[in-house]
Amino acid sequence: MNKNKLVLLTTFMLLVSLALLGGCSAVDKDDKSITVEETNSVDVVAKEFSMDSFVEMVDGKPRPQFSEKTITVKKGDLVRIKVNVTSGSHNFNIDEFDVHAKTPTASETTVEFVAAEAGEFVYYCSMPGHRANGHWGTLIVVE
Ligand SMILES: [Cu+2]
Repeated sequence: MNKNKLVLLTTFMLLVSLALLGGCSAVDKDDKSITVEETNSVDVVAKEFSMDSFVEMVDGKPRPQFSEKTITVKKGDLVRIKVNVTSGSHNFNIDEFDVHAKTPTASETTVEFVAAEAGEFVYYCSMPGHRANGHWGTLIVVE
């Protein structure tokens, strides 16, 4: 009786080990496809905007500005702004979201952040005199 039990137990253990070994390699393969699926599902869709950053002569004075004066998003949105500098030397800042980007002339710079707080915020260029002369806009984050 005892011997039979031992044989059964040994056989059982062997089968379990084989199943585990077989299972492990199958799990490994599955892991790869699961990772890909997770990457896809985690891909948050960003709210995307694009604007020009430039200098325009108004009444004989240079007026630096952004082509978009207002951007509205929802709280929690991943926001992506493409800033295309077509003339002058500028940068792009939103202090509250710790956005401080260099935006080289004649190129497009992509800025990304999560609008974690609701409210009205200013995006602006910090080059001397630019913000005071109009190089800013309003980011509205609604609840
Ligand atoms: Cu500027």
